[in-house]
Amino acid sequence: MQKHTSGKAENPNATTIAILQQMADYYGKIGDEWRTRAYRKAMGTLRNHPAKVWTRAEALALPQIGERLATKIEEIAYTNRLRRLENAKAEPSDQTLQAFTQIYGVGYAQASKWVDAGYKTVDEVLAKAELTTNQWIGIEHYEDFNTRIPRAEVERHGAVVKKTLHKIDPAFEVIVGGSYRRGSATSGDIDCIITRPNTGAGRIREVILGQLIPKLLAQNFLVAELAITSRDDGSKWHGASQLPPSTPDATPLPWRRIDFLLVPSDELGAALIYFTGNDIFNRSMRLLAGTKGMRLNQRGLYKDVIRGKGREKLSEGTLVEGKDERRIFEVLGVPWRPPEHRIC
Ligand code: DCP
Ligand code: MG
Ligand code: MN
Repeated sequence: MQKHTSGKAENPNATTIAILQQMADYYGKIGDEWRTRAYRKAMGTLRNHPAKVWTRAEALALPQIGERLATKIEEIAYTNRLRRLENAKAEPSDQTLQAFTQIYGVGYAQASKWVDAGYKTVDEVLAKAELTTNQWIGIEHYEDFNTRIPRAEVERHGAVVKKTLHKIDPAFEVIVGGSYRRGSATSGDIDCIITRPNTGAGRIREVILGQLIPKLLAQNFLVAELAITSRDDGSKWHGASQLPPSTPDATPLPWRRIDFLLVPSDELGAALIYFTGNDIFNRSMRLLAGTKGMRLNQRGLYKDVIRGKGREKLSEGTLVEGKDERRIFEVLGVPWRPPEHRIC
């Protein structure tokens, strides 16, 4: 999406960008989304800048770079390193923070509270902190949820969902999205996009929440219900699933994180784009839509969106396309990218 007129190696800010990237990865890992975003924006600016940025003042003069980042850019330019990054890698409290944010459902804020309370390990949190049910499950299955799922196992989980749902109503469709649809050899979780031709959100919700989930719980495939989010951006059910052991006395297989994304037929194309990702690809598609006076979200592509000075939306715009994934690329003027190539 971004035009790269020169190869990466020729970018005068390549070293700076590489180090900022590591810092962004670190903030991503500890769940600090605000800083992750700030780093990404600054990296985007540097990527498009034709000359090496040496000083804090030069950096500050560029868009999307604030004071703290400008100081870091100067440090990297002159020393080829960033002390903050080296500290982050070595600092025990940062490592603890990272360990805590890897608990399902625990974000930066909760993890920081536990660090401030003096807890050093996940076991210590389990023993001493007051936990919600989900946090308890997250810790109980810490290893499970942090272990990547082999592709073949993702397929087997998808097949159980499909088979059970088809017994209820064969017209339903289950598409495994996320990293699996992008062709990854392993996935962090199983993202099941569930839809039905010519069917709205209400009916789909009824069948999935009212029939499918109770059935899958009863057959011990679903082992935990973690959360349901339903805003105007659709319904998403979070839980955990487990395949039966190959023989009755074999070691139980791990619990896996599974998501059911309930998608009305009218929104399938936009939902496929959103839930296939990756997140950075999604962000660049949305940005691109914005530059063309359009808006893309997981429900559809809209045109004639009116924005104010701060780019805030003044009107929702009119729906151009929601159903057809390929058509959304076409309207945006982006050549079709198969899911395997949607990695930014
Ligand atoms: N997504 C997004 N922005 C986010 C989170 C998710 O656009 N902040 C979209 C893109 C993701 C998809 O939802 O591909 C599924 O989210 P996951 O967190 O399950 O991510 P992946 O499936 O891509 O990776 P993983 O293998 O770690 O599950
Ligand atoms: Mg996923
Ligand atoms: Mn997911």
